[in-house]
Amino acid sequence: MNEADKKRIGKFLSLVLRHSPETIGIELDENGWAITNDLIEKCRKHNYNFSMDDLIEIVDTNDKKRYAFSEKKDKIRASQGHSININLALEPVEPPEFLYHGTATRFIQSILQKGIMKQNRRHVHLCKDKATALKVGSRHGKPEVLVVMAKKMFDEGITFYRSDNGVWLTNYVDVKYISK
Ligand code: HQG
Repeated sequence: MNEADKKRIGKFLSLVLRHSPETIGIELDENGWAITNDLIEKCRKHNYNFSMDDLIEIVDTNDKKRYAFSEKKDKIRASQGHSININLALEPVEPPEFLYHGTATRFIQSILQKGIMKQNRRHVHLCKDKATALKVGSRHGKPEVLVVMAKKMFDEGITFYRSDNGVWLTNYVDVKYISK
């Protein structure tokens, strides 16, 4: 499978597993899992043709490890980034002192007034390092990285989760925990 195919299929998997499984007529369970064989078969019917071996390669080599199999590989899900109402069932964890949020400069003013909101997704997404946050921000335009006082939030009772691929998740970041 060539890189272009992997990328094309990967993007489609993100669409289906994070935002709209109905595109191909599959259902995700309450924790966001799809039945692997069902996914492969229904993707094929929508002109995304790949085998189980191809899918294993896509999952293993994805640059951000965006998808994860269940232990027996009979189920697959996206590790984060969902807009649909599923529960990843992650354990709350204590974050490091600081986490980083990459955004676009045009959103800064609004964020400094209203806080970081999850918008269309299930969580606010935060990174453990500035370099990754910069890349996330550049998806939206001219990037800027905000520093989030994560440990202080945690100490004040706010819950954090870490996805299987190391992205930090929380519900909302109040302005008082953000610095430029
Ligand atoms: C912004 C990718 C104005 C927020 C990434 C962001 C991540 C506000 C945008 C994951 C705001 C939402 C998620 C406010 C937040 N006023 N703008 N009050 N509060 N925003 O794409 O964090 O590569 O939904 O700053 O790596 O960019 O796809 O969230 O710019 O982990 O695997 O509203 O998606 O993962 O944008 O990205 P998004 P995000 P993948």
